[in-house]
Amino acid sequence: MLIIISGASRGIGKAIALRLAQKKCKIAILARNEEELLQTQTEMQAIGAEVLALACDITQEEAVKNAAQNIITTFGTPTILINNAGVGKFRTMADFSVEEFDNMMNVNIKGSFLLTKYFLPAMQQAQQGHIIAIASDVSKRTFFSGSLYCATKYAQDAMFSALRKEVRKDNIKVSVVYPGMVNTYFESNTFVNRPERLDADDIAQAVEYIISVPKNVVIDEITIHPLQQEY
Ligand code: NJP
Repeated sequence: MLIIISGASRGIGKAIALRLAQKKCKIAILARNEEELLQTQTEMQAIGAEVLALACDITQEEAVKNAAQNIITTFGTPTILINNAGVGKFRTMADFSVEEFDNMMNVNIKGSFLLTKYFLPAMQQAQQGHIIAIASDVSKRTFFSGSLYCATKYAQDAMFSALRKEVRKDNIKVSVVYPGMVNTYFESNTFVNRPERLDADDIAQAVEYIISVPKNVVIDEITIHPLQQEY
């Protein structure tokens, strides 16, 4: 089994990486911050996983293409791709800069498109695979100051829901996870260490469940909220 996880340098991606490392399989992890990524790699190796850590900006096509080639050459056919990397900025519309718009669109939509584009052909050739997107509960609702973030997460949800229909014939599963509020470094620490929020490992547990079901079963969607979150 070969698992690829984007955004594994911290937060939800790192929690998924550490939980799936317990399967002692091959895992490739991607993010831009090399130091944090190598720290994740060290922790995963201590658990027993075989890990390839690649610094990669998923908004850059050449970087993603090279990373995919490198991972497939090193580890073989990809089994599971987890599109987790994402950014969120929360402001009223007129206060957003164009750079913030571009960055959110590029990471949340283009980045998960590029990773999927470059891993999908190998999965199709093998006639097996599983693509998972960490979207958001705001893929299905909106909130004050969330106009652009919600737009990216609605789009990500639509992209992967449509993909599910395309790749079913190739025995490839597509699952979308919709987390509520999670204690991570998302939006510069705003959310960290708030007891009413989910732990990143709560999302990792859901991913572990999604990949554990029998071959003929697909979990299309899973929504997870902290009990006390109002939405
Ligand atoms: O965020 P954070 P989360 N190229 O900031 C990476 C969704 N979500 O774990 O590049 C490659 O701790 C970044 O690495 P680095 C959310 O939308 C969250 O909370 O080194 N990687 C880091 O590893 C997102 O899709 C909440 O900076 C890039 C990771 O992404 C996912 O959960 C609620 C990158 C972000 O880690 C993980 O977010 C919800 C790039 N260009 C959905 N840019 C929540 N936290 O409450 C960033 O509904 N990364």
